[in-house]
Amino acid sequence: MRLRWFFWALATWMLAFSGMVAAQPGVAKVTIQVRDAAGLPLANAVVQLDSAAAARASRAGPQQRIVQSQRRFVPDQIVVTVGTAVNFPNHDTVRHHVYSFSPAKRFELQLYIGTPAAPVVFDRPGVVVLGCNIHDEMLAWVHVVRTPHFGQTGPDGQIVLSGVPLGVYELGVWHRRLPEGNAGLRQSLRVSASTPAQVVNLNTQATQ
Ligand SMILES: [Cu+2]
Repeated sequence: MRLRWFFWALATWMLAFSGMVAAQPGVAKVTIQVRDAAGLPLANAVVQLDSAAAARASRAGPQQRIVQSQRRFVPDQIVVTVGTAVNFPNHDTVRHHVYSFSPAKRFELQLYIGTPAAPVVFDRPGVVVLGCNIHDEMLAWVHVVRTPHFGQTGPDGQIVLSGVPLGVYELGVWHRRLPEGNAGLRQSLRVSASTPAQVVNLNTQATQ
């Protein structure tokens, strides 16, 4: 009798446990390793996983900022989701004139000091290259994505995207050392519970 109770309890526990596991939506971790033309790890590569479902799940992120400090953009690269607003406070005593001619977002903030009244909303996916009309050497990139599954590679050239629902995606990898206008690499990727790490080689040019 006691043994039967034990097995009943065990069976109940196992059922409950398997139910807990099944209740977790099918998600996976995806590891992407990006290398440059010489086969070396490529830091600051932008990695994204696109699909129709991912686009539907994409939401505007909290407002971000790119500061102008000592005639540089800080940070000089961000990745945001469509609809995210970015402010461009000028911490220098010289005036800057921030602009972009990129198709994904054309705008300009006329010569100013301090924080512009309105942030810029990035409303289309793509790469937006920023410059300053006064200081040619000032450059920054806003990479706009329409997916919750994105990130930038670390110094080891690697990024781990976790919580990715299983399914078929288009893997996108881009780096600012690619020639301007080059959208980077796009390839199909099926994300399963056992997707192996993806190694991607980008044909980048001169260092920057
Ligand atoms: Cu400037």
